[in-house]
Amino acid sequence: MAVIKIIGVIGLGYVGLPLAIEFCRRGFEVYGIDRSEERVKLLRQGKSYIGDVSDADVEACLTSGKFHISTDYALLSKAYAISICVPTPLRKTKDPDMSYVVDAAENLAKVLRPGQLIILESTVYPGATEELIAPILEKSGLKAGKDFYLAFSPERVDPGNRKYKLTDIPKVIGGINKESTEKAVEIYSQVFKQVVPLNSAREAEMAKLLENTFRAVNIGLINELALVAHKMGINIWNVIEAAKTKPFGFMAFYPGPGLGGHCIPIDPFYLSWKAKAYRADTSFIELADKVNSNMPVHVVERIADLLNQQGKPLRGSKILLLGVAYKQDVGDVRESPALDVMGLLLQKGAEVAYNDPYVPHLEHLGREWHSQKLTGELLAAQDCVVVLTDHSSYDWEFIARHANLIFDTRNAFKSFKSEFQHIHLL
Ligand code: SAJ
Repeated sequence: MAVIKIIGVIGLGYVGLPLAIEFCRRGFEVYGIDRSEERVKLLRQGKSYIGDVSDADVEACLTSGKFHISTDYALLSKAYAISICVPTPLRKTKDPDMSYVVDAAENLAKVLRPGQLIILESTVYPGATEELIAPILEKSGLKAGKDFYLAFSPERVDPGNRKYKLTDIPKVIGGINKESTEKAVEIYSQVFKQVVPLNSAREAEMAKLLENTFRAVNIGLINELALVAHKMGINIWNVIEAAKTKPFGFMAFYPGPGLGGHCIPIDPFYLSWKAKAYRADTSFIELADKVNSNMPVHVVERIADLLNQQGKPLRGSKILLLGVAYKQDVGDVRESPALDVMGLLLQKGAEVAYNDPYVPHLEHLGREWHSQKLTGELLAAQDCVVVLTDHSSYDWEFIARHANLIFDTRNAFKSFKSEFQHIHLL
């Protein structure tokens, strides 16, 4: 009778909870630890607060009797392997905020047992696993790589992505030594269809940062080219479609109102921060950030220009924003450029409202905002309607027929824009 291996997951958010559920589904006994009493209570009631995990998913794991949720790290002393899935945001100064990871490691060090495997999933700077996490865990008196094992395996969860399930996405793994890599491969290959062992934790940390810096820089490039094309009177959206016909050596990125989310605007700064310690230059990261951060300003300038053509000042104009989430078909507003656009428009005295089917209400700029019901009357009453997030559920034809003036930052009307002269593109 094979011994049922016990897994610990620290941090039951959009990364940790799906991971815990997947281990449960495969018969592992799982101890999920979160510092939020509220989250622990909800999960114990069989309720999920993560879009990609249903209440039924949680219920099934609870019913199996193999899913234990707590705030108490002591339960982790029973685990064979423990994954750390806590946030790694940026501070206001754009420096890494490692406080959540350090807190998790400090608590884990108090209960660490010989032979345990620790896998860090949170996005960190290259070297963090070896230089920061290992010494904290060694406060247990155990030696990393010898008495316990330690690896880094970047989370690749893409919230709302229906095409790729968590376990379909290849899982990169790099241990602080060979044994750590082997142990992490052995346990993760029982959950993920493909695991990709690397030579070190640093390689795995860097792979994650390359993936997301690649996106941030390419989004910055296409945003810059969008501004150039606009000045030249060229439709950048048609240009991208044309470039896409090249079957190799090109990958389409699209202009937008800016760079949102909790990954892409953040992760590159974990790399650039560490690079400074090596006096290495990361000008692409800084330049992309400069371009991407300026997009909300450009959006508001374009709105002002369009209203100006109708003899309307921005001040006092009624403006309806369609979509405040950071990207299509999600309800997450973290780092959403729509929030910057809202603030800039308000500063200039515009009357701003929003509709977003995924964001019923919003705390922003010290006040409560509510998504307005999207009616013909509301659209017709606007001096300008601005598409910031092209949720699939929008009826673009309805919007086009009722709005007087539209500024579209997502080419949302691509299927019939030519019919409508009042739609203007980023
Ligand atoms: N964006 C553009 N133009 C583009 C692509 C994105 O303006 O061509 C904007 C989006 O509107 C959004 C921001 O960039 O505001 C980030 O968009 P994203 O598509 O990169 O989505 P994220 O932030 O959810 O990124 C996640 C990442 N997943 C992980 O870190 C595990 C990223 O690596 C994925 O590639 C991405 O999902 C994805 O492909 O959906």
